[in-house]
Amino acid sequence: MDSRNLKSGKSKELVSKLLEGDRLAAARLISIIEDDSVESSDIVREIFPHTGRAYRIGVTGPPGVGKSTLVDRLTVTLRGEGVTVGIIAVDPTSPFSGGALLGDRVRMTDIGMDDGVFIRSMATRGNLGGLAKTTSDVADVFDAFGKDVILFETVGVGQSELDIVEAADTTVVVLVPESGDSVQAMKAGLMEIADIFVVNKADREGADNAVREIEVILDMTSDQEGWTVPVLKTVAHEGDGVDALRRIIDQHYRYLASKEKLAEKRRKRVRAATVGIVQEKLHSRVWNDPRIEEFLKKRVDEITTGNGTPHSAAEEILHMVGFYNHSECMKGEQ
Ligand SMILES: Nc1nc2c(ncn2[C@@H]2O[C@H](COP(=O)(O)OP(=O)(O)O)[C@@H](O)[C@H]2O)c(=O)[nH]1
Ligand SMILES: [Mg+2]
Repeated sequence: MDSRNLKSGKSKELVSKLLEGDRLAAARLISIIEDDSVESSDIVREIFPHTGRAYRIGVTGPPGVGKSTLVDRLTVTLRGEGVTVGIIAVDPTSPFSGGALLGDRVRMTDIGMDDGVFIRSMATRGNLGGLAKTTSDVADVFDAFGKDVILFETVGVGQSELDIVEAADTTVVVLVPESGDSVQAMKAGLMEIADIFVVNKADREGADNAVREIEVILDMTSDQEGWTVPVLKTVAHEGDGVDALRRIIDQHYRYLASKEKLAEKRRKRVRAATVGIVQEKLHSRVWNDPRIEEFLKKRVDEITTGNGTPHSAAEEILHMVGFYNHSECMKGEQ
């Protein structure tokens, strides 16, 4: 109990330092959140009242299309306007890429040296559901820290990666001119989530064809009321088209704001966070109880030899962890 209080005091102290703009406190808080310790829910609770100001932009697409390069250039553009930026790079497909990604980015421009930029490559421990939550918690740290814009870079190869993008206000999907890419993107569900499309590596052959292909597919699949998903060409490593992308992102922001859609997105995020916390608490209440594993082992044997059903065993487990206590109380009162 004492050590718990000590820890919670420490989190409070770190959070107040964060709010004063202390970079080390920000880094420390993010590490605690990534470690998924008990402290992390204290931190997120403390931070929440100071969030809701940052604009969140997701950049997603297959590996190698130039997402990091684009994020880098976009950051340079934003910094030129005096906008501060937090970058969260997530690559669930490759457990080894985190450090390398960060290295590449810092080598290319010097945004890594800029006080107005905070970059974090996310470790890929745990499942993707957990990663989505951690990503959004880290974004909250950046938000409370005062970053104006948060850029998420994620590899969009499957449905679970797309959950990470749900944390964004504007989602940019990046593809390259290679034929077949747009069909793959459609299969991966990227068409539905894109607010803006970018065909990067437009210095390669086939960029105009790729743009047309994407526009045709978008005509069939996209149904965002009042917003026609634009398809831009960029050459990210040269910085070509990045200013145009910046302007389109701003247009999308104004579109969202004028249609009350920004508030709707925030409501969705708050709802998802609440549901997530309930699920997490229920889950840990059951599976952190040492009696359950033992009970389960015994019951599984019994059920497979014809005694009982998974349903009855599940009911027993819920009884054991007190899931029905409250309703039994109510019954007793009647
Ligand atoms: N030819 C060409 N290469 C690019 C362009 N943008 C990025 N690259 C290169 O493509 C490679 C992968 O880029 P990266 O940003 O790491 O891709 P990510 O995996 O999507 O983050 C790097 O070698 C970049 O220098 C572009 O517009 N044209
Ligand atoms: Mg990358």
